Amino acid sequence: MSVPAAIQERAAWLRSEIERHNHAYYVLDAPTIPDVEYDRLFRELQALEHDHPTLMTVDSPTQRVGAAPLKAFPPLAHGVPMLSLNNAFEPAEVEAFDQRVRDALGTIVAVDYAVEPKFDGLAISLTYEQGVFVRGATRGDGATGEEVTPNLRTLHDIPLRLRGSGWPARLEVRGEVLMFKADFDRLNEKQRARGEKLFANPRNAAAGSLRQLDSRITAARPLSFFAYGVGAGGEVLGAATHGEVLDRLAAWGFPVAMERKIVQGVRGLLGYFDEIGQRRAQLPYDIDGVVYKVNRLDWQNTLGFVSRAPRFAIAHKFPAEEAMTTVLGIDVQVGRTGAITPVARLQPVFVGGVTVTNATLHNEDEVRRKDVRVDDTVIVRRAGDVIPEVVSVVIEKRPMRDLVTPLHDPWSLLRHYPVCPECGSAIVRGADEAVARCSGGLFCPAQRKQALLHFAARRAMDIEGLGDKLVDQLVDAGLVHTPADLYRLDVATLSSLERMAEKSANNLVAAIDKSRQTTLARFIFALGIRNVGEATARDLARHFGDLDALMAADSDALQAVPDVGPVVAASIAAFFAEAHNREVIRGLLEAGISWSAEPPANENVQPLAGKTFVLTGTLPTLKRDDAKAMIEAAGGKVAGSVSKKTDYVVAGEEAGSKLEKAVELGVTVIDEAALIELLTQGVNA
Ligand code: 9MJ
Repeated sequence: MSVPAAIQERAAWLRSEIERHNHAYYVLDAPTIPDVEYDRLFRELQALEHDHPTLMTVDSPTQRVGAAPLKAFPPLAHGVPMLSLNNAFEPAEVEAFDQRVRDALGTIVAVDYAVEPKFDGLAISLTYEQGVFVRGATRGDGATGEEVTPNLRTLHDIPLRLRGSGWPARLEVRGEVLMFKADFDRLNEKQRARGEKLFANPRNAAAGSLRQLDSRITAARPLSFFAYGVGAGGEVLGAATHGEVLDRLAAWGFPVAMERKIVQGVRGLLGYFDEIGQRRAQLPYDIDGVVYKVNRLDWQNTLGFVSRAPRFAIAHKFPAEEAMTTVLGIDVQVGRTGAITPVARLQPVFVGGVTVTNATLHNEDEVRRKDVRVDDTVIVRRAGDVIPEVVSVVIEKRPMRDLVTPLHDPWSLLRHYPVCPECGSAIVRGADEAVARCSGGLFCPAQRKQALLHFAARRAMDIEGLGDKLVDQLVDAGLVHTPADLYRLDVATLSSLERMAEKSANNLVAAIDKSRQTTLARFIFALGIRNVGEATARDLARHFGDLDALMAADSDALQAVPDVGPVVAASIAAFFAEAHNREVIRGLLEAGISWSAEPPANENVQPLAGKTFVLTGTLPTLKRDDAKAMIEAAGGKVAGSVSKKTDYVVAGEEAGSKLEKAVELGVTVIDEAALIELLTQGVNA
């Protein structure tokens, strides 16, 4: 049954009217109509959509109220990876950043920088197709995030349809979801009145509100959004500067920081830092520093990336917050790899928005250098979501008795902990290592517990419900020695544990079972190989394609993987050389863990992921910058010189020494047509 044209037109008009008022109210902070009038329009649209369900569209403002709960957040691959920023804390680090930028650009004059506040929220990517918001995700590991589209749709700051024109067919908008300080206070007030959990700070409240499976809860939480960049689609905007990109985002309906500006050189950067530092308390939202970005986009391209952070940008962080408290005791923690970390147990103290009861002392030398002793008064520091640390002892406050006849001698690891407190194995410290380690390996229950928690973590095998209390119980009861043992647990055994109801036991067995189907990258990460984080695990999975090839690889073969150097290669080789580890892997595979041979989802979207290209000579139709942008948008890297790590050299007219080098090293040489084929078909086609 088709809807009469007049009604279709009325619905379309209502939608655009309502979104226009939304933008004025939420983004511009300048309401255009009284609330009652807005409500009237909104209800009329709701009624029309109710009477004519085919009228409903994904960009209808009525969709901002939330939808039925999801079971889980699906993974979503970003079209262009979401970067992280390197940090600077001191002016000297900012000067060094500016110097590196000028050296790389070969300029001695002051560089123009786009500067902006650094929002303390959650990084988000929003995808628009033909100007309509179609999906959005958290940053995740930078390559793949969690899709939280229904939740993002409830944010009034996020346009469901872009305003104006000139946007690319597919556009990724990058920005931060956060909660304004006043909204946070009101929310906590409400939570308190209802006897519900209070949030520690606006950042936690924003994260907790966005990661709700029931988007109706998100809709009831006062979340805001600021845009600060673009991902996919950025290459076809035709903007010359970052400042222009931000202006366009504002024109398309996104909130963009009012405090943004363009400054010149390092003096401009430090001046901006001071200016925002002074205004920080008056800003309506929390920031943890400012961000500096080279303004010219062609220069950004020239500067490129180191590892996973751009060379053209840096975050200049405000000093962390500090507080004073007393040390109740000094314990040690045994980490996943046996690392022994001294930890100060503290008189609880409120710092940086949370109550801190433990602070890391890093390692034995640090404890001695700072000379931290039990009963001392200390300064504790907490920066953002970093682990709190003991900065220094307030020596004037050391108890008099300790000054006269030291009751508590300087702390010594060996004296307090002659052996591992968890397993009694020897503690060893390599000649030039700062870190002491328990030599017990997986014999040590503490290491075993940490290894199991790591294995089960969300970004590893993602076994929901397997938390630290349960792991303690399982290991202490002798039920689980290695991750492979998890797959032998049954409901009857689990139900026999204290505080484990049959329903929870069922849920856990189901979660363990579900984890059998995974990806090679997750599996490699889950193994907990030293120095192999998520990104390296992904690179290894891509490069080797299957586990046997990885296990058989020697140091040279491992170093052929991008970003794998001798240290990481040695860790990997040592891990697989260990019979015990091979045994655990065999047990896991026997337990039915498997992954499909399909490339992971983001390789479908990113046909050139993990491949390195070098461009040389003049291509027949593509400009060098365009070719570079296209390769990068497809997940590839463009390097400046040819090495044995280069996968393809794209050669055009008058190609010179790079082509010779490619031939010498046996690197594949292709022309522009073959590049375009790769871009559309991928490297496996
Ligand atoms: C924040 N958090 O406000 C970036 N950010 O740019 C701003 N973060 C960023 N920019 C590239 N303003 C990666 C992250």
